[in-house]
Amino acid sequence: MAWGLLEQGVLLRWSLCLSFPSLGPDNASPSVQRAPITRAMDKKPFHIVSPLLESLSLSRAGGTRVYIKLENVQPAGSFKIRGIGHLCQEAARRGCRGFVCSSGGNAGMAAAYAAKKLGMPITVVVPSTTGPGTVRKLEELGAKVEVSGQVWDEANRRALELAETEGWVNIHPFDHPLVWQGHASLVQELKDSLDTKPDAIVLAVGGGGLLAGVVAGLHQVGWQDVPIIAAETWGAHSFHAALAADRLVTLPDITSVAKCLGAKTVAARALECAQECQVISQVVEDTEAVQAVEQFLDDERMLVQPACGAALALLYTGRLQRLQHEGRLRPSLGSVVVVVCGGAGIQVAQLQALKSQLGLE
Ligand code: PLV
Repeated sequence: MAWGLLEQGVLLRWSLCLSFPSLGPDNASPSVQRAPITRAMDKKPFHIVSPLLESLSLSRAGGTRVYIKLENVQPAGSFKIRGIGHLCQEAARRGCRGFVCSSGGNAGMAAAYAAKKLGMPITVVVPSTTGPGTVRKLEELGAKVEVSGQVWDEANRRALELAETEGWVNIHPFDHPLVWQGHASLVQELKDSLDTKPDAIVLAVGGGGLLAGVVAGLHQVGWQDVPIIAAETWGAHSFHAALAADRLVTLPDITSVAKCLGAKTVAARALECAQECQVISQVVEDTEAVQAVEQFLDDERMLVQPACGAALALLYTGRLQRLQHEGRLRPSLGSVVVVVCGGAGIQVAQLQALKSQLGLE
């Protein structure tokens, strides 16, 4: 592959380009040898335009018209393919020779899916809390899987090490401008299909990549006055803690069952987003997130991870109305969009196991 022919300095420059895109690929030396452009490296994105449906049950629960943006039907099972797919395509276009991605599961699924499309080798590093079902799915997509550490942050350290020693491009699950740019497409789709802008967007926050992408999208379509309601679970509430302290906070551990929300520290960009837009942080209990998963399965016949349940729980538990009563949202809302972020790492048996773990039976 072209990579082997490149000089060390150029290699370093390229990996820096990917880490710090302000250096930009197109500012790179024109003598850089590029990998042959395959069709998958072309600009056609890997994600689909996801359905936007009105949910009667969530509208009833939220007391307003609620639209669900169904990111759970994306390739690889979540919104992650938007940004991760974009980052992988860009990295491949610039001639990298392999990817490494640390993940709670879904970013890895998206990266493995993109790598397969691009014909690129990938190693996904997951913490031991990522279930065997997800590991199997990653392997089925052709990824090499390494289990390292107990939480995502530890897996991430290993991924950074591999990127350095093996010369692979690190596909960060949430903290990269190209990831945010890819996620921003979600807002453009909302703009294309809604007659009027929503009065709020509800989404889950892990490391803050989805939040950063939605804020980028709101800027792009001129909707920066739309409030965002950011959901987390206690025990994975690194964004809530950072907002309260007005600086990045590292949680001592991830104790929530919503492991995919479990970055102990959010991206710095997540905090900046709260300065640029109205971001209302809300934290739910694990029990509320898991009950929301089950309720959503009953109501909409779709099974999502507790990470997504956290966002749904805001509606099922009446938090929306509470925010209205508190004056943090307008007293009368036209419509609200919930990003159904999805998640591939859940089966009925696992939902059952979570319920008994949390004493919900
Ligand atoms: N999950 C990341 C980080 O995990 C991952 O590696 O898959 N909803 C779902 C279903 C998710 O999988 C994630 C992130 C989020 C929401 C939160 O997205 P973020 O990190 O962009 O805020 C540790």
